[in-house]
Amino acid sequence: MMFQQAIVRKPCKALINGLTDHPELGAPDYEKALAQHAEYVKTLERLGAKVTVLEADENYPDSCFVEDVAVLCPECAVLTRPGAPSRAGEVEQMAPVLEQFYPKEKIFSLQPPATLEGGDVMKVGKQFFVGLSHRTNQEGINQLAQILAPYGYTVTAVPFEGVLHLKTGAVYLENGQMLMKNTFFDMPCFAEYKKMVVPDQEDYAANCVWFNGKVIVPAGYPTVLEMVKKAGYETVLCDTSEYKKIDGGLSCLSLRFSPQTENLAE
Ligand code: CIR
Repeated sequence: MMFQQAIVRKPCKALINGLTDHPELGAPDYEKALAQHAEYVKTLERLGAKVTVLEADENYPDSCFVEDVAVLCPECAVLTRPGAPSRAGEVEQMAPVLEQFYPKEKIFSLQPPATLEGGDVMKVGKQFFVGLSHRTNQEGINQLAQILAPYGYTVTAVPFEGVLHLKTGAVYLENGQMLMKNTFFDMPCFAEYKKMVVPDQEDYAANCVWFNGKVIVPAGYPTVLEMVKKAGYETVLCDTSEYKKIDGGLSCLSLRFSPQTENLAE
């Protein structure tokens, strides 16, 4: 599997008012966040993606976290319904962007009372693990399952606590390998996978990103970096310190996908 495309949105100045469960970390520095974002884009480009960079949207402080507003697979796209009310309007902004990559009839939308954020969605081949979180409800998971079933995907709900999204705590690095916080280790749904567990003091780095054979690791987490290297991956570092302050990890900053070629607009 290779990702040909990525979509990102530049952070806006209102980023400093982004939602956070960790106000003790302070507000992000906007200029620094902007520079880190530019590096993130370059990293994806170096790893082979064509990156669509959307302009900042000052109406939505969290709008750089594009991963949450859509679930993309080769065959179709699903616009989500964020569980955070302040983020609901971000979806409308993403809809026309997806039309550049998918025909309209392959773009689906979740309907009320569903809520679902892409940070809760972990794709493992033809299976999707979806976190049942404060942002994603069972109805959201059910609707996603119904939309994806005709394309041969199964959806498994994963109840969890303690972190914002499923992928804040556990990610799939392809090759049967997961990386996770220790609280996810014993989950029966992950029993069949190889698992690396991040130390508590580096738990932010549980959110690494597999991208075209390499693993992007957040800068500043040496134990996790070593662990991922030891598992045989080539690694690339990316600094996301400003996004961490508002609960954002590496994965939330992009939508990574390869639309089926027949989907591509002329
Ligand atoms: C939020 O609370 O919605 C944002 N401040 C952070 C979103 C992070 N998204 C993600 O992990 N996929």
